[in-house]
Amino acid sequence: MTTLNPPYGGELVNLVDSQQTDFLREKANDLLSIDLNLRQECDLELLLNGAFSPLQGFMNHKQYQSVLEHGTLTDGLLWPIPITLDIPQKLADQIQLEDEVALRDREGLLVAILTVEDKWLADKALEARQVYVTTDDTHPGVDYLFNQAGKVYLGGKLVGIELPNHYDYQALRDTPFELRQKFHRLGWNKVVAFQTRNPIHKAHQELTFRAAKDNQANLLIQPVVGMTKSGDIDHFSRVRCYEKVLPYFPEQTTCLSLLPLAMRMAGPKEALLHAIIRKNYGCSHIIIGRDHAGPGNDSNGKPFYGAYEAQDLMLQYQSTLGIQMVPFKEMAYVQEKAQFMPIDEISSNMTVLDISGTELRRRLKEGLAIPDWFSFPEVIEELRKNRPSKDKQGFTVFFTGLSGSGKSTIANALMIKLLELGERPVTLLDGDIVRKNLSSELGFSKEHRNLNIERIGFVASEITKNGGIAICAPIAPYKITRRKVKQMISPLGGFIEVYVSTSLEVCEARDRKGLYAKARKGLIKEFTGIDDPYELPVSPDLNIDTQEVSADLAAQQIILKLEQLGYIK
Ligand code: PPS
Repeated sequence: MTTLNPPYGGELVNLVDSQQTDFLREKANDLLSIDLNLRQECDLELLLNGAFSPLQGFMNHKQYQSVLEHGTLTDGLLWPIPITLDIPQKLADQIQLEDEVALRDREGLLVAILTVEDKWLADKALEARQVYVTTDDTHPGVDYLFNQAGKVYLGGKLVGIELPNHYDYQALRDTPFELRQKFHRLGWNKVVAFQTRNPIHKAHQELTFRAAKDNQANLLIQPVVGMTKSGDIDHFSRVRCYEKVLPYFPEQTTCLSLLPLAMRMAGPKEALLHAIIRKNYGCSHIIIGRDHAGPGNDSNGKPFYGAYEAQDLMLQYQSTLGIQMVPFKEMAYVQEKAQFMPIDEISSNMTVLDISGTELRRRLKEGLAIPDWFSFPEVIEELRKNRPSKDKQGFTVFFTGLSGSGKSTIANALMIKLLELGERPVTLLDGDIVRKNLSSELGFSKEHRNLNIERIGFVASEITKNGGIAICAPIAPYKITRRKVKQMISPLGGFIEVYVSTSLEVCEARDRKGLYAKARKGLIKEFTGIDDPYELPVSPDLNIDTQEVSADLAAQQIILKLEQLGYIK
């Protein structure tokens, strides 16, 4: 297939060996399996389908080091972000070099076989500094690296059995080969890619029109549907939006295709990776706008990257990458012209209208009008469905505190008050109830406690997602696990952390279950507050000391907080 836009590194990789499917499946039955998480599954898909060409598998140790130290693969080819397979130490201990391991998706289906070439301890601090330019774990990429990724990386070549299965939007999913074939068939030599993780409003329409027109190119709208930033609008709603705005684009020169990428929110470095991917998909140009792949603000409230830092880096490397950047300044609506324009083209005597992301969310929440100049009616309708007002959303009240602090009593009182209101179904996941019904086999080691809290978080997230109220009342002594649960639930609805701060002395003096006495005598080990730590919550939504307030009053305080936050009317 001739093309004006050769793949990155010269060769489009396809790692799926469809000739040997049955043989490989049988072989995999005897191999150790690794169950991939969503991020790893996305990476694997882009490795197998060639979007990460010329990579032939997860990076080995030398490639990893080379990417971190020089920003290139070992052969000198520019590569901005390591593509590695992280696993926990325990699993790594069972794997030897040269072993083959079966990689399975979240349903347990076999996707590929990895031949382990290298196994090493990740240098996470260096990786964070080199890729994200920060070790602040409010950065989602750093958070994954430090708090979720396994300690050990496996590298080696892959043989794909089949691409991960997607039940959704199959007609909109293309491999790089398929998209290239399509471009070839249509005679599209020049294609400008638009990367997005948000719904398309009129500013984006104007920007993409301009990019295509100025470069006499066709337009590929290629939204990310793998993993984006927590809190983003889910991809189902977004794809419905994209499909609805497509008729507003010229049919002959526009194409919509979904990209199963797991974004790292690595800003400038990620822009380079996006460019490589789009080159592999056959594009000649890529739009880089303001704050491309930006992760938001750091723990001091400052942006992690400069607004146009990604453009600066792309400018430096676009010729090396072999794909041209179409840079854009922020777009703003000019009333006199009745159109969006890049801010650097707007003269000071013109009237600029603006609706920020926060203002849009406020208007959606309050059911207020959103003007036609800002977006398409179909998109707004979809967003209104997606973001019901807070009093219609589900939420989780997550109590944490020492044993005997009064969590269960307040949780029960709160449950009764919420049932009285009768607006939503209420589920109480009390520490003891969960331990009996959900986690009966678990003890109180750090690992088991974390597992217990993650299970509670999972159930609460499902309840919240479906519009119910989950009241959780475990000890939840560890900060990281509490944060993980918050991250799991917040994108789906409300999350209110209540720290029941009754002191150890008071809890111990009460000793309702006689457990503190036993713990002091050493009859119970790993007892929170005695010989196991309780890490204080940093910024709970409410702090309640039951020595000072009754359970009834505490529950009432929570009701008032929920009212203030808008979750109950
Ligand atoms: S955790 O850490 O969040 O998983 O603990 P949790 O599931 O909430 O604990 C539930 C109850 O178990 C009793 N118990 C202990 N707590 C702490 N440490 C040790 N070693 C322990 N062994 C038993 C304790 O009574 C907890 O109940 P509450 O309601 O908090 O008093």
